[in-house]
Amino acid sequence: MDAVSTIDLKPIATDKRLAGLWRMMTGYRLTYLAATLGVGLAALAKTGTYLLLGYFVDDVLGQEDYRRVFLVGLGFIGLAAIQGVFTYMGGRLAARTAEGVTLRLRNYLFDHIQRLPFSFHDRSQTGELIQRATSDVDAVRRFFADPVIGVSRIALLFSVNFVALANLNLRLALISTVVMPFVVIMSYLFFKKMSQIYEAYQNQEAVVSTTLQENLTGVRVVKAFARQDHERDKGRRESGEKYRRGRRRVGMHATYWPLSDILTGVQMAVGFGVAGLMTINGTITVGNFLTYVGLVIWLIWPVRNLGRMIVRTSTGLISYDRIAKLVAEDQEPLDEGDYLPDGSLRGEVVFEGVGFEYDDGASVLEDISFRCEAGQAVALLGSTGSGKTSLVNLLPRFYEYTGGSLTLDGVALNRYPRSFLRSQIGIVEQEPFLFSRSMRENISYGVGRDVSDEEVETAARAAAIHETIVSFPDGYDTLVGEKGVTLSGGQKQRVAIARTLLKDPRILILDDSTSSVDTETEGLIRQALRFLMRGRTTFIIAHRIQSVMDADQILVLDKGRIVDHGVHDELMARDGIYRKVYDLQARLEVELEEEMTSA
Ligand code: M5T
Ligand code: MG
Repeated sequence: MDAVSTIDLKPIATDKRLAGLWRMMTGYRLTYLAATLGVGLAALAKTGTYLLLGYFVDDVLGQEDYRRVFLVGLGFIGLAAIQGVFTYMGGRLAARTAEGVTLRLRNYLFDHIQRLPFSFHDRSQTGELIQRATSDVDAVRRFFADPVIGVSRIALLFSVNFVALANLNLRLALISTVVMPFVVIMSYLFFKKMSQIYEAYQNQEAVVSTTLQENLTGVRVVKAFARQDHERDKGRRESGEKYRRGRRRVGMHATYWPLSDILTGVQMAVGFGVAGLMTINGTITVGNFLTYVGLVIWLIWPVRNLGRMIVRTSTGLISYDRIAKLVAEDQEPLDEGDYLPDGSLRGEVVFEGVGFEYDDGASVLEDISFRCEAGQAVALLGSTGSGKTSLVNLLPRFYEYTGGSLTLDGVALNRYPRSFLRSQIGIVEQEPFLFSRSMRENISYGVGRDVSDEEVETAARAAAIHETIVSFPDGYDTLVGEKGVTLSGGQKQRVAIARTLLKDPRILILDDSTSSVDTETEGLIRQALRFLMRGRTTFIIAHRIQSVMDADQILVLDKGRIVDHGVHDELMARDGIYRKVYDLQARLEVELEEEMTSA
């Protein structure tokens, strides 16, 4: 496999179509030219064969000149060889370049999609994105493999054959191309219609793949609610729609072919008739007639092939447009920012009247103000949906705050490059995601340097997951996920904690990271964390008071606002939400204990 050069494809978002396609061909233009020359030469060799045939019949046949017969024979063989060799070469070059261009496009999209901001992913469907990166890219590949070269080939064939025909007899040449304008008009209409139909088809294919993808991801929910029938019907409905649109597509083909066949058939009949008469009354020779027949059939061929080219062009262009639309989405500028500290962060965070809303415009955080000294632990407590996750997501700049001021070590947060912030901030997500890789790879993910097995193990111990990992037959090499072991919610959380600890961030964010572990394990993790939290700013989101009561400050959130703020004792002294939650949890625990001892 050749190494594929990479180029920035971003400009295709704003380029005109042709310019964009031309840009995509960067580095392959010469190869394309060679491929076109190859197929062009092969086509010319075939034209040559018919000319030679005419010469053979008129001037060689019937004269007992065996040397010439032999030479003409050699000529036929030579032309056939040229045709074979150049068809092969042209085909290979065309395929190689089409594959190269698409590989580059696919790589670009893969990279591009994962650099798009959260706000983009919030409003797009995975199935649709997958389709753009696969099926649409494939349509573009077919376009590059065939029509791009085919167009010049047809133009070449047409002009050369026409000149050859005109040379034979101008009137005959004109008669033989009289249907061409009709074919062109018909093809244009077909192209227009086909583009529409294909676009509708492609949109529906995206719906089908989204449906499938969602069903696979949510298969547990589907089963748990016994909704298989409902989902099956939904799937059938969407697939049925795709089938109908697909039929319309095939129907278009089915109309185009016979129409173009009839046109070209009439063309040939008229042409052959006229040529036949001309031969009989001696205007042209028998050799001319044979050459004529060969050339006309050879001239009609590209016309017949036009249908396929039109389909591939219209589908290729529609898919190209869909891809360009995706490319137009702005990537998250990772390295943009005018302030880059020399070393690492200290970790002083100051919120002043910070407000935030998601793209949909509903206010999620309002007037958030607090100050967190470097190395402090801040706990966030609040009912579900109160904005805790949204608040901590502002720190790595997953989203941009929309009001107030937010500073880190005294510098506005949005002056730091995102890549720097993310290298300094470790976040254990509320619903951590693990890759289908080994335990070791999952834990050392994103550290950005080689890590020793000891380091991985230390992190795992701190996250209270080491024992679990070594209990698997393959230990740290055990595969996680679809082809490996399925971890419980709590185990996943702990692997995610280990992963973040190993990263050794200056600011540590634990978003409800111990919600799925039992109280005992939580205690273990808390102990380990207490040691690890030392010296780094930590944000802890938790629902259990026990996990937050030691924090240097506790923020109580409600509906996006801070409704209470202080240390445990202060909050307990006030008769607010905190106290209520504490009492409730304490009572529950006592009841639980009583129940267990009485049982
Ligand atoms: C706060 C909305 C959500 C809720 C509010 C993550 C996210 C949230 N929201 C969006 O509109 N888009 C999003 O991508 O924001 O949500 P939160 O910050 O996730 O709340 P929380 O972390 O305090 O809740 P919980 O359940 O994790 O304790 O209205 O609809
Ligand atoms: Mg949350």
